[in-house]
Amino acid sequence: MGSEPTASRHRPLAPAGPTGKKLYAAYIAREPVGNGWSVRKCYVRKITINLCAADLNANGMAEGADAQAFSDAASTSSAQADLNEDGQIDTEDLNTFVWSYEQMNAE
Ligand SMILES: [Ca+2]
Ligand SMILES: [Ca+2]
Repeated sequence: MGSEPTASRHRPLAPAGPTGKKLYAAYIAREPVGNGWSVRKCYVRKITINLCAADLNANGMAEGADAQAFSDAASTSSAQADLNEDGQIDTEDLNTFVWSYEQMNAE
């Protein structure tokens, strides 16, 4: 039986930086007005995501502080160390961290 994902599994949005990418989500929705609904309106929201798994502190760089954060998270079984988001913290997450770290620091 699977378990429901918890809010702690969700990472905070990263600030814009070298690894940050901005997405613009557009959607059409109505607003409640009195006893009815408004006309349809188009909304656009800017979403910034962090594409570097090794940048745990979301500062745009993969560095020693991230390695320490990953180590700390893994040793306490924190969901922050579950980089592949499969619900387990194992060598796959370590491999993901190392690969991402190397990619971020490759010249
Ligand atoms: Ca970092
Ligand atoms: Ca995992």
